[in-house]
Amino acid sequence: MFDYRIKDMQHWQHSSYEPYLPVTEKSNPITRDIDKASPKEIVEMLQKCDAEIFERTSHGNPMYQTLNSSSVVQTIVDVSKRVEVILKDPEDSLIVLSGCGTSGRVAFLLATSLNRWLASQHQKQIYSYIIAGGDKALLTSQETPEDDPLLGALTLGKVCVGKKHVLFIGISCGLSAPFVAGQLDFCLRNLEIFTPVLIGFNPVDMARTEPIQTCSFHFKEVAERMNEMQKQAKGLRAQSSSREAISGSSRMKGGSATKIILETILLAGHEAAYSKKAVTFNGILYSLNMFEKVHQITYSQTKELAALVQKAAISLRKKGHVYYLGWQTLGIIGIIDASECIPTFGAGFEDIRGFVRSGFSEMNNKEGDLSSLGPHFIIDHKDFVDTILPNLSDNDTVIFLYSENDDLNEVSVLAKNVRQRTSNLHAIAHELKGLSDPERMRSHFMTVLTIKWPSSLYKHSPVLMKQYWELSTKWCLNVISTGAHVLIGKVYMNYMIDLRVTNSKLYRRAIHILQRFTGSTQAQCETALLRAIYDVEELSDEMSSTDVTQHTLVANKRGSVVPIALVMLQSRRTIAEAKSYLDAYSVIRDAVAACQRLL
Ligand code: F1P
Repeated sequence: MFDYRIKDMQHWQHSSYEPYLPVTEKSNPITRDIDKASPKEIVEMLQKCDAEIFERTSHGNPMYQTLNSSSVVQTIVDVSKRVEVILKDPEDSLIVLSGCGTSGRVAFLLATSLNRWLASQHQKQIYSYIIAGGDKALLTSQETPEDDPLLGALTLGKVCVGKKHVLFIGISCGLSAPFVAGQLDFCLRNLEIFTPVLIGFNPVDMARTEPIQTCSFHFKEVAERMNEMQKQAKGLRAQSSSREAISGSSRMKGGSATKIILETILLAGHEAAYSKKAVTFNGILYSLNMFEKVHQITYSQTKELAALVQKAAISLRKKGHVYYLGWQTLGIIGIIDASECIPTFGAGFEDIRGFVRSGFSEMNNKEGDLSSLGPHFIIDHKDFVDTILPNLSDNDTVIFLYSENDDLNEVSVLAKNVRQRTSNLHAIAHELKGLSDPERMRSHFMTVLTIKWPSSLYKHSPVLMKQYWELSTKWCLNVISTGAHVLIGKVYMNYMIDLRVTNSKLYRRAIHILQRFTGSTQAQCETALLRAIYDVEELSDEMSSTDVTQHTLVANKRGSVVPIALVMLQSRRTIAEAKSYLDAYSVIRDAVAACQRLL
């Protein structure tokens, strides 16, 4: 009853296509040659991949259900009704959204936005978010705590102290994060308080089965228990599936689909509780269709998006930077997109950075101002003006993110300041009614990607409008940062070859990528990876016998371990030689080709 799966392209349904991989780890045929594509082709490929979120046909495979399928829509209806019940009787109740990495960031965005809205309506704030690794993980990648189920359960327990009814929505795109598995297990053992919901993008039979340290269960076992419970209608599980444009990069489709599903659920619950608009099947279907329109409107500007991809790539190639300067939550979307480039592409922290007006006051995160933690946590426009602006040059690309609801005088003043340092200044601007003096705004920027929104889309709801603009900005920035890294050679075919190997999922993904490209055995690939991690030609017994957690802790401090292992495996060269090839070629594919030629 509560089972849904978004299906992907026809190809992956063939059992022969990467049969050993869960859907979220499979490579997407649309982007197979993305590393050889032009900026415009890259945008078109990403547009198609994102359009798959809304595909309607399951290509005759009953295993996979599309976002618009009746069982998926019915699941959303059921969860929305739970939200309505909690909103109508908020005493001793809580809605907790939880996840790791991007999933936790989406949870944070929604929980804080909706709490703000509830406060503005003088209602009790009933949302809470959990992200593995705490608030630090909102801005930086903290993937080690993702492996800790006990920490997940403990954190959930603390958040819910004294509550009598908790709707827990755990998000793990790959049905893989032990942190979330621990929380679901905790809910399942306390069903008198918790109603657990799981959002993920694999069928349950593809959920992760790797044993979890210190636990008697793995993710699949917990997901199956959720299935069982579902039959008794005691809990809810949402599930769908989707292959990413860059294999495994669930920050993209996974993150967007999570945002769409959660917003649909939560906003339907709000409308029912406060506007007496009952949650209905057709109402949910209508909301999902509106998100599809958001996709169409955003991607109708292929040429402009491609130009921004090109600009960002030129900056990165010249060792310049890309800066997103955003207002309100659009600024937060920018910070999130920038921070995800480090673990995904092996990017440097300075390469792409985001800033938001009013910094942590705008973030409104639980742990408050984190700026004392170091440069990764410097996020206010003021900090940009003080620390970055003085050294800004034409090699840097600056992109403003704002809407007509922001203080446009303030936008103009900052734009003028930036213009004194670089003309390479662009904007992504959301307009509803239209600006009173569009030419004046336009004159500040080299290019403005104006996204015009028809008022029919909002049903007069400012909350909905904000969510659409956020999603649209997410799509634009995902395209820009992914496209730029593809163009500078940080992606091999459609694999994130230079990923950081910071938890067990990423460790397994790294080994798979090495197998995929070298044809070597799993054992050979693991040995090469470990040699790169420990930076040695010969592994000691201690290194070989220690556990994956220890490997990932060491890998966290090293750069480019997968490319190094790849070159070593391909060319049978030493670590030192592999490193010098990689230093000589910025494009990983070229480095591998060059050392193969010497064989
Ligand atoms: C969580 C996550 C991703 C991140 C990376 C590591 O994945 O942190 O957000 O991009 O892949 O894992 P999931 O639990 O949502 O599948």
